[in-house]
Amino acid sequence: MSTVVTIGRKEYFPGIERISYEGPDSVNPLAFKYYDENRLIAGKPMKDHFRFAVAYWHTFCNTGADPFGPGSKNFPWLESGDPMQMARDKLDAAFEFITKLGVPFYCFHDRDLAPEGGTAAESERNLAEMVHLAEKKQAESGVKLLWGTANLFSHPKYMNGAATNPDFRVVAQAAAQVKAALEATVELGGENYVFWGGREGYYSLLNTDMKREKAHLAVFLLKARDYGRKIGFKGMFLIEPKPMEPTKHQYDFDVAAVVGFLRRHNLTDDFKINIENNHATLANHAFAHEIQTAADAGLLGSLDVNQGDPHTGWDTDEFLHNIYDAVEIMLILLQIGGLGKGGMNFDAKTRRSSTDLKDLFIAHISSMDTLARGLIAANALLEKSPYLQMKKERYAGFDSGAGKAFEKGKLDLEQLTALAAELGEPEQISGRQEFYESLINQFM
Ligand code: XUL
Ligand code: CO
Repeated sequence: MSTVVTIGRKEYFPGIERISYEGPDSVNPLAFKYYDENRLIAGKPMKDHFRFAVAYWHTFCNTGADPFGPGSKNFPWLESGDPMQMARDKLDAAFEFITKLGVPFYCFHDRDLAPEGGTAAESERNLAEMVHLAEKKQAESGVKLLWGTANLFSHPKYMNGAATNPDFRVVAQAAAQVKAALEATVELGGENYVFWGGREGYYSLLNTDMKREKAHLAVFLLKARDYGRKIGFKGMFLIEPKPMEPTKHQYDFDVAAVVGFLRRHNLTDDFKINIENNHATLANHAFAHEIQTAADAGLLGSLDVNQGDPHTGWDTDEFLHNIYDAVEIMLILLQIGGLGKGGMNFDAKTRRSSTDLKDLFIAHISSMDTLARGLIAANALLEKSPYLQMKKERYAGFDSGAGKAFEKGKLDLEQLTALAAELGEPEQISGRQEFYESLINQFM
């Protein structure tokens, strides 16, 4: 358990103590109803099933600006107006928040932690100073870094992409920024390093050499991998797919596209995939579909947990509160043995109109409870219901005899034709989808 860190500084969340577990009957909005960090589920403490991380950018930097208006939230850690002082105050607020919430990890972009300077060298100096302070915070609190990343999409120089920019000078700038972000991640003991290709894609194919840009992306990732290993980074590199937004077409479209890309470029020993629910939605997939696809390829790395709005076509990054999603994803994670060195990063923001500081706590608590309920229900479903047995029996025809021989590739079309005649017309076997769905409801 982490230590609450507020001592000797301004307290940014007065009146809020370490959030504790009070059980399902509690009416306290600042308490966990289901997330009981040390409760054993399937032989493992709850906290190890999730490895929750707070996303620095949404929770401490995002004041709610949108294309129609400025930020609506008055974060006291952003009051000084001096960029480096704001960064220091933000760090204090962040560690107070994370330790009061009792979450073991956090994640950041370089530019969340330290402000962009007037030059690349000044930005690097800012980052180095903040990394030094973050290192102390981590040591005194016990909070760890799940992953670091470079923001290669906000600065106008990246308007045509970073690694895939048609201007080589921009590609070199992006490489320098990734080098510094990798160094920061290593210094802070980051367990993973993420690449989200925000502008690695195109707005118009008319001005884009897609083949060449994708080849540049592969070289860039390879060189980042080499440098990371050279400076002692032992964790996984993670690619985070998203089909669009901000570009019209993003190269890391979905898990299937990234699996193909990593295999084609022999990157599967060092790279895995960080999957985000709202990105899956934009690609017309379910979160569970993306997670299962990555797991089947042996490339599931980590998760950005959030959810979209079913009636909105963009990335709304809401806190995950849909229990069905939670049950379905925990069902997969329990069956594959968990997230390993990955975790669940809350890549989610409170709504622009949720302006109380305590809303930040309530949002995280709600999501943690949702996932805890998902875990409890999924585990009961696996242990007490006929779910696994039913699924296994569906494929029983391939467990022995001719079915097994087919699965092993030992029967050709002529042999299969002979077998078709010998076995005769198959009887109808129900897929029983509604029964599977009813089981989920029964155990929820
Ligand atoms: C954007 C997104 C990013 C990545 C990290 O949609 O998800 O915040 O998670 O760059
Ligand atoms: Co994300």
